[in-house]
Amino acid sequence: MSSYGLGFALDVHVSGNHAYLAYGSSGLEILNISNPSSPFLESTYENAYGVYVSGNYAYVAGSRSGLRVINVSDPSTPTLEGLYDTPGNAQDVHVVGDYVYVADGTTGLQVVKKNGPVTNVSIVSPTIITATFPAGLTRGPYHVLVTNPGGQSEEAYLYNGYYVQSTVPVDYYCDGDGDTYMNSVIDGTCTGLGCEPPGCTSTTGSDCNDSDAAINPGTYWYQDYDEDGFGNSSISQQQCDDPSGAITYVLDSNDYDDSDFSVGAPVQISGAAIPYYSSLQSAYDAASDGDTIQVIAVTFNEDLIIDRDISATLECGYDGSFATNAGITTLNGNMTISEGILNLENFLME
Ligand SMILES: [Ca+2]
Ligand SMILES: [Ca+2]
Ligand SMILES: [Ca+2]
Ligand SMILES: [Ca+2]
Repeated sequence: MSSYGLGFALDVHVSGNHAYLAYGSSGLEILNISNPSSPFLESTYENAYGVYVSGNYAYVAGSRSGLRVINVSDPSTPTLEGLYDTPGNAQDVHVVGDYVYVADGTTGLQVVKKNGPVTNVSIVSPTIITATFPAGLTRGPYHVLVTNPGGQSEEAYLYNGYYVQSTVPVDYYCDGDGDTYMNSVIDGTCTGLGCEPPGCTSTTGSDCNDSDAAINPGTYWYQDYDEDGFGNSSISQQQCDDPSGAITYVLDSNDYDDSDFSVGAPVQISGAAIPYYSSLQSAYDAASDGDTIQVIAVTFNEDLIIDRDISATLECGYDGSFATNAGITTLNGNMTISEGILNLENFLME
């Protein structure tokens, strides 16, 4: 029987010819016990409230300083090889396989995965370190051991807000046309944590045309069977890419007769041909005071409500290309006038 030490020992782990004792704020003591009747102190290290030794490493629960990984391949000169600052106060530690289990005070159990070393560490600015990550690690804030850079202590660097950035370039995708869909092709490439420009992401987008806000995966394309540039509102496909093949698709949906090339949209506001309208009501609702609404000589099956404080003109009877208006436009429905003025030309109600 023998004993050693006069402090307040909290934990112990024996590995080979050495006993590792955790003495709280007094630190870790590594005792040589090759002769158990006369152990002697071989080295010490900082804060240690719990300790577990696996292979060449002592895993030390350092209370507020978190989990430390100490290389003890030479027990006379333990060296810090890594640390993980747990959210609570690390009290004890146990290692199984690739996982380190930490009893972390008020935050309970913390499980930390062991990874390979971070290599090629390079300080590029007062707040940024670049490094090569071991396989399986993604970008993010990590604690990395920097061996005494600039003569300062390792801890000073580790706790001064350094972030580790992968040196692997990241492709990013932006929303160039403001339609809320990110570009489906790469906008640029950058390196580092959060290096993407504001509003861009590092994940592929779905906008097949990022310079036109009208085209995105929510776009409706309308069949234009007669290829007059006006689409059939009742035949559409919702997708980003133009579905035109043997049959043409367009963004317009105002063709009055999609089997007649000479007849396109039936209604337009003079001087503002785009957008076109497919009904008298939709054109009237969009008109301003004094506007002339031009209408081709077809029959509209709708009710028309005139209730705005404007004066407008329905200039009816146009041919399909709005060149001349010698025909008659027919309204097969009711018209109600409650406010404003509507002038009518070449107009018939049935
Ligand atoms: Ca876009
Ligand atoms: Ca777009
Ligand atoms: Ca058409
Ligand atoms: Ca047509």
